[in-house]
Amino acid sequence: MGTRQRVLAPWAVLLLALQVAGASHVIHRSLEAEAAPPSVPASIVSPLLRTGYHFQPPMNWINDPNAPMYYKGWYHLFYQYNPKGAVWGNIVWAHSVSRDLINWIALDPAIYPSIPSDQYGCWSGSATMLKDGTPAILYTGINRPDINYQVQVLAFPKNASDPLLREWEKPAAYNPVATPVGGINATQFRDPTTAWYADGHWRMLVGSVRDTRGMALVYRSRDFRTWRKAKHPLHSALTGMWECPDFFPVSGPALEDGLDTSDAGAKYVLKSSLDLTRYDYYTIGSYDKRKDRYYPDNPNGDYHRLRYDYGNFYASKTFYDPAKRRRVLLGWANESDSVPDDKAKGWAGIHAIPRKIWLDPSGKQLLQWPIEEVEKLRGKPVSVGSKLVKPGEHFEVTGVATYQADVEVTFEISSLEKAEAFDPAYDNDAQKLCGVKGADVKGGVGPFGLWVLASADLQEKTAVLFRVFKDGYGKPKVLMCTDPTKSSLSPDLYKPTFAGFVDTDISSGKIALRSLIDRSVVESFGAGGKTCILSRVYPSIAIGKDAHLYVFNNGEVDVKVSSLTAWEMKKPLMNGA
Ligand code: DQQ
Repeated sequence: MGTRQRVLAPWAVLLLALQVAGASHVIHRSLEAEAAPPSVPASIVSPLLRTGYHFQPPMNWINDPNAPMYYKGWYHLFYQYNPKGAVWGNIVWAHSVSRDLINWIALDPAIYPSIPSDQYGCWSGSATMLKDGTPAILYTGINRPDINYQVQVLAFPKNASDPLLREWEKPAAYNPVATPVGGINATQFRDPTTAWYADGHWRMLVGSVRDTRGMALVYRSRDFRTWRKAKHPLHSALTGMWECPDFFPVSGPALEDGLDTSDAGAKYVLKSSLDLTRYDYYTIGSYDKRKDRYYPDNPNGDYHRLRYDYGNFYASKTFYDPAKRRRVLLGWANESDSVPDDKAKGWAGIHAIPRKIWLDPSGKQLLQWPIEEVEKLRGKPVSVGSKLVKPGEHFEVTGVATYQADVEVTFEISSLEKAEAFDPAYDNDAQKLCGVKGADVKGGVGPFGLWVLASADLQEKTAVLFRVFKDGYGKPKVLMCTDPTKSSLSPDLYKPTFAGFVDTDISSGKIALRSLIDRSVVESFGAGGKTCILSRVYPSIAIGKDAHLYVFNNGEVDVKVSSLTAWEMKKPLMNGA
């Protein structure tokens, strides 16, 4: 839910669990005129820290992406938005349109409280293209003022010939289309998916929980108007509440073409956003359409080890883009400063750069890559040829401004012999491992990588790094990590290290990294998109032209940069801001 502004440290999870029992959204009803508290250091609210090419509206709070779709030549993105302030509350669906998913034009909010079923809030939902080419939107309405009582609402365009889909209606004849009857917890029943069609029925999922078992409830319909709950959920696991479920087919290992949600897939992906940890987890598996059941391939899959992003990335949603025959992933990244900072800035929340996603050749995970359109923003480049970085050394990449940049680099390790022994206690906890062995802790093979948004004196720097270990069988184990512990001199900022393991064959010694740097966000893709980490940082010196980029090696073996290119990134049209 949108009230929590930080990606939580494990210590906070317990506290959160207690809050979740009450499932409360704090509603801030009138925030229009809140002034910056005098204690906020000027740098945190610096307009130079506002992102340049990541999606955001000119002001106020945003969270989940909703109902992304392609319609009559336009991409549509709706999102959870507070028109009255920079904290969660008063939620409506703001609406932007784009020709390329990078340049955005803001329209008026498309869905806002207007019927009894949604008079206290219009929460997350999804779009489905019906057989006649008309889009339909299913979303969660809040229909009571005292508790967040949740029902599912169906909306259609008022005028389907308008390519901008500016107005939506919610026919009284069949709304709400689903209510929390039959033992469903009314405050934990939300976020309908894109529906898919099979054997004469549409199906959609709604996220829920029973005791501590998170689940994706299945609803079926013949006409898209009357929906009936199936007896069994599509899938469930002992994880707590599933927010924003997403379920879609993929073509098969290494096949980059996406599939429409109703197409038969070689494999299926089920994602849930876990309210308890505030991270997005997915499994890959098979779907039995007769029983409407999903089975993850990996029997341990339900322990949810795979994440789209090992950083600050939540409540994501995919859609099939028929114009480029790809599946695109959109996700929300909240701030990691404080609520007073956000009020002072007047804005909070961004979306990650849209990512194309497809199945890895191993079939065991997805690959993600920034959509190709983002490359249109690339401006002045600088390249570094083959360059050796000896243990303890670093060098600066000069010649371009790097506070808003796209950096692609390939590292080559001279030998894996000195790789540190991997402690199996960290097998499922890359983040903890990185917390213990961050950028400044000398290693064997690594840590090596980039220092981004770094000050000239290196007092401030965010490290994006790799570190290679050897497991009990002598097999390399690669850790990718974003270490923001030195990212800012500002006190009281939340600076969590984020990390994931990278399932890559490093026997050639090579590993690639791409980082999209955008003033207060660092979004990184390791090994061609096997492991991704988005992190929010708020430098106090390394701002604008005072931000530098370095390559560093803090290990015991040489690391060669075989190629590196950094591009300055231009600012796209961003909702008129
Ligand atoms: N955000 C929405 C909910 C969803 C949550 C409310 C996830 O529908 O479960 O703003 O961030």
